[in-house]
Amino acid sequence: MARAKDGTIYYSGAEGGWGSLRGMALVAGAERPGPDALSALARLNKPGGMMCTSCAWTKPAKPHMFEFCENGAKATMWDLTTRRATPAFFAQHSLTELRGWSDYDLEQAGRLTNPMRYDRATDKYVPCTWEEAYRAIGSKLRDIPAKEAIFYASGKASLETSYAWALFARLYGHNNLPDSSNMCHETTSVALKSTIGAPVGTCLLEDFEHCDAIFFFGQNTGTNSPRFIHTLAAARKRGAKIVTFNPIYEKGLIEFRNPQSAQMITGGKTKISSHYYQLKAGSDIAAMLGMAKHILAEEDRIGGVLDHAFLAQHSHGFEAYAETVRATSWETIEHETGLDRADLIEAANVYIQAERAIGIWGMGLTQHHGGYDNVASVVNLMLLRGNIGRLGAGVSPVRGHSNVQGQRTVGISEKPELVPLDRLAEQYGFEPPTEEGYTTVTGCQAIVAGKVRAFLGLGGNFLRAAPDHRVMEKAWTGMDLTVQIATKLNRGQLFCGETAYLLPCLVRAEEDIQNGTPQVVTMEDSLSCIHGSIGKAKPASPHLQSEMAIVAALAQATLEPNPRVPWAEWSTDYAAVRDAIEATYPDKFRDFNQRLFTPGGFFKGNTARERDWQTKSGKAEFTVPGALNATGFAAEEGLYRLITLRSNDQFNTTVYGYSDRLRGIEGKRDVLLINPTEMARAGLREGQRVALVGDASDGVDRVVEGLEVLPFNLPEGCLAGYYPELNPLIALRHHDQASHTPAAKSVPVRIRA
Ligand SMILES: Nc1nc2c(c(=O)[nH]1)N[C@H]1C(S)=C(S)[C@@H](COP(=O)(O)OP(=O)(O)OC[C@H]3O[C@@H](n4cnc5c(=O)[nH]c(N)nc54)[C@H](O)[C@@H]3O)O[C@H]1N2
Ligand SMILES: Nc1nc2c(c(=O)[nH]1)N[C@H]1C(S)=C(S)[C@@H](COP(=O)(O)OP(=O)(O)OC[C@H]3O[C@@H](n4cnc5c(=O)[nH]c(N)nc54)[C@H](O)[C@@H]3O)O[C@H]1N2
Ligand SMILES: [Mo]
Repeated sequence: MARAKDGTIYYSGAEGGWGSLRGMALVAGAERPGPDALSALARLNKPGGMMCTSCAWTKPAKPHMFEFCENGAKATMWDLTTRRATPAFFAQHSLTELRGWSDYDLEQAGRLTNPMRYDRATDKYVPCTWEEAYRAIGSKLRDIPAKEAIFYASGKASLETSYAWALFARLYGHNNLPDSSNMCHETTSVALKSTIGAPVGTCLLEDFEHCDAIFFFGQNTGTNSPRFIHTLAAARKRGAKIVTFNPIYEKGLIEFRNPQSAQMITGGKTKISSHYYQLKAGSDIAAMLGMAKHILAEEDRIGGVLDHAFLAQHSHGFEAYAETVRATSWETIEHETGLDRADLIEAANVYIQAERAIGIWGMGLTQHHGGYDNVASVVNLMLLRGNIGRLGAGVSPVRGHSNVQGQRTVGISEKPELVPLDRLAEQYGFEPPTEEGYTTVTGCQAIVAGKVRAFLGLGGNFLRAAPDHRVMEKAWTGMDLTVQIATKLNRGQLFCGETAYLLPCLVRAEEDIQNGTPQVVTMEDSLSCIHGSIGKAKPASPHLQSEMAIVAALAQATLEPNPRVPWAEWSTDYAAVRDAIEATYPDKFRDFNQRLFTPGGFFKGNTARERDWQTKSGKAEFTVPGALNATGFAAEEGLYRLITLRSNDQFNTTVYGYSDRLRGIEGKRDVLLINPTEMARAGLREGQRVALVGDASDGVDRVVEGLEVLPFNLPEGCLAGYYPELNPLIALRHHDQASHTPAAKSVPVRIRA
């Protein structure tokens, strides 16, 4: 860590080279971190320290001296800002006025300091006491049928709070527990559950130390999980190949400078991807079919390419799959992907030559109409050579929010069959609801249809992150009750039900002392390892409560007392919640309280990793894709596939700034990226302002105006721009067919000059 002449601090061990050092110094200057920010950074992702709130990438047993990245540091400093959104701030600004502010300006107001109630007469949030808020919310909830309430969770809250949140919902009487995962990796959870019987990735860090090849689909590591780059760079150094499929030439996946080595002085770079294929958005299914076509052809020609023993003993459905592969022509595959047959043969040869291979993906696969088939295609590919359930091999989706995977593990799920309801029934002496709850999409549809009367959000910015903003914002105010448990002001909080509360909570970096004892919270990372985390920073305001305390108080205010659910004890002793989690999930959380600070976390286990396939057939399932492309719409003149992107300077709907450094886009977010050929074909010029118009076959007007045309290296027929600004263009019904994950990576749009 260092301090520049102007007083801004910067991190001198950042990954990604000098560019990110500058980014760090800038954010430190711009965001005015409090005095505890530096020590919080030094404790990040270390056993006994604080687990970063940015991404879900795993925390190694032997951390670097600075085990964090530029974006993790930004997230921490953003949380520990000295700016405050106090009652005085809210007295100055009506919600109508604030709705005219940008996402950036709203969050710049700083940390929320007091519980606030919406006052309709003045159109302002006014301060209230915690007691008043709890009493009012509890009484409203008791007045409505439980099934007309939604309890949303963004993926940050700890395992303890998440367990309590889900239990609160079920004791109250519903499974309406959509999670940010419903907009994210739900596709993965559904597809992996039905193909390999476990809803999460099968790899551990040791697999990355032994693999020969990594196949990388639609995950932007350099920006979204930068610490993972170290793992990839180490694999490359060992000689492993990294084969990337992405419509965008993402710099972070191409090369990497390690500032902690001589590279920083010599200007050297490590190559990350050994092969990079710029395919059309939504064409991964076809690309993987192409690879499989060559693999089967090689099997026919020389033999010994497929793992026959594995296929016979462990897989189901190979013949039907192989038939489809053989029946699909190279012409079709080339047309769909925009790649040459030679490229796919090259990629397939890397796969064939690899003794051990890993498949990786992110939102580039999950956020499509055919997302399920995308993910199942990676599984198909891995099964061909027995690449699941042995050292150095496996499937490894990269999760988003820091505890999003863990929230599902401890019961936040709209699908009752994924939750041990019988055990909950026994443990707490009640009859849990069995009716399937709302996902993000079905929840939004129910809100639009006027069937939802209360929405409680445990973190996040649901209304801004979800599709079809304009439709949703209009419907939102029709609810009786809206409650947001949050750290910062965001646009979602500016739309209020009849009764509305804003409840400010501690961030993970802050100390959480209950009855004089500092509390530990836990999370599960992308590789299913569980870590304890302790905050040490001074809370942003004396009026904040912890998420756990808030959830316990809401439950107490709403539910009939139940002596078996000790809410009061739980809100002051999180170890007692962990004991309860262990009682519900004895296999995954054995000796939970004793293993909190295991270096590298403790692994909750994965059946598919053991080749115990908990699927319908009892074996790993091959899937015949339903369509060759995942877009869900036919190609048509003037109809484009819009990819909605994260910049390097945002965390989901939180916009840190206007620099997308790794893509070379600076100072703006209202852009439409288009390739120069398409630009000419559409008669557009650089810098021109245009509108994008969404698919309107349902009669809803979906338009975003004022986008600046920017030539960019993209495949034919594809456009790109930033999320969440472009979310008004996504129809609610445009989602993955199996999981309902909104299809944000190929949105059908037209350009209006
Ligand atoms: N700094 C930072 N870190 C984050 C986040 C953040 O916003 N900022 N968000 C967190 C969250 S919640 C999540 S889910 C993750 C998201 O991390 P990612 O999974 O990386 O998600 P995206 O940035 O949306 O983009 C994914 C990539 O998919 C590519 N892509 C788009 N369409 C296709 C396609 O059809 N095929 C293929 N092969 N590729 C495609 C895009 O070009 C892009 O490179 O990151 C987490 N970490
Ligand atoms: N078009 C398009 N839409 C997308 C995506 C996309 O790629 N394209 N990505 C989707 C994905 S992957 C996701 S995960 C969702 C994200 O959806 P969400 O998780 O709902 O959104 P975030 O932007 O992460 O939420 C930010 C807010 O959370 C609150 N917050 C931050 N930290 C804490 C905390 O510690 N506790 C509490 N209680 N509150 C906190 C702050 O008030 C902040 O304003 O968006 C989805 N939407
Ligand atoms: Mo996500």
